[in-house]
Amino acid sequence: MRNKAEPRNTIGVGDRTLGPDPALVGVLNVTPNSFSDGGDFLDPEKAASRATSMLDEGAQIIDVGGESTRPGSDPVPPEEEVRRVVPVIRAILAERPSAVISIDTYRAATAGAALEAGARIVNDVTALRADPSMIELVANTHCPVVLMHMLGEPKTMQRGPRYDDVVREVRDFLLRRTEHAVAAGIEPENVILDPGIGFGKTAEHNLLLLRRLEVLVALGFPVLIGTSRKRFIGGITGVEEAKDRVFGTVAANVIAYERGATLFRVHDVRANREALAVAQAVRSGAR
Ligand code: HH2
Repeated sequence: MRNKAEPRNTIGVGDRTLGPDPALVGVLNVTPNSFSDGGDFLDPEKAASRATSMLDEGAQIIDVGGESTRPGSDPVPPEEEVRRVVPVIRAILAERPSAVISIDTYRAATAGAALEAGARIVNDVTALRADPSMIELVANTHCPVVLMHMLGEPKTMQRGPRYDDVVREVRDFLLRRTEHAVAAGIEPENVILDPGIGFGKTAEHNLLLLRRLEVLVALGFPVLIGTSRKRFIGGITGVEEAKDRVFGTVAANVIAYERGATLFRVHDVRANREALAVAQAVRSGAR
């Protein structure tokens, strides 16, 4: 689809360019049940203050979500999702008018309300499959969009996920979804790809996707990776408490950077920023 010799690792948001330096996407879950920070940021003021500290720590994007997609979780009513995220987006922008906010949703109504409130990127964990109106919304607003791979749906996705070749299947899926998005009028420059670590994948699947991330990078679009605090990190390190999985997360992200990822969706911004700054300095040989 693109020139395979030249993977693209920048994304334009308004007059800003993110990448090729590693760009951190700070996670802000406005939910009672997210797996690592559920209930912490339901209050818009608390959420905005969490966002400003992540921006101060070096996040380039704040990813606001109003529904947990943790394994086994149920969907929330759409009005409730809008009611959670819109006041938070407004509160963040009141504090930091130039903040780049992405909205983590698969519903066009929520994405539309969030974009209206000032969000500038759509992060759709279903790669525009769940809501038929989403593709048109993204095409018409010309905003960057994250297309993520997920096998099944959150309620059931971790019940024995199976692939013949996980890397090839995720790659083929992302390529198909990109082609579909571009055919519907979404600019290729606005496409960001994400293998969907932990979404219908065993620990082994996650590790294979990280090990062979170059296969996805070679599709020619910026790659976002979301390893932060996830269960497979706990499985490897023995750290039960999700909030304590920062060291393992950092290792996974540095490796993903080495293999070509550009955007890193994280809860612990400072630790990941410092580690990625060192990785970047090693790569470029300069500070
Ligand atoms: N992971 C989660 C949610 N959204 N979006 C993208 N693009 N990539 C990811 O890997 C990703 C995502 C899950 O993490 P979290 O938001 O911390 O938890 P929860 O879904 O329980 O709110």
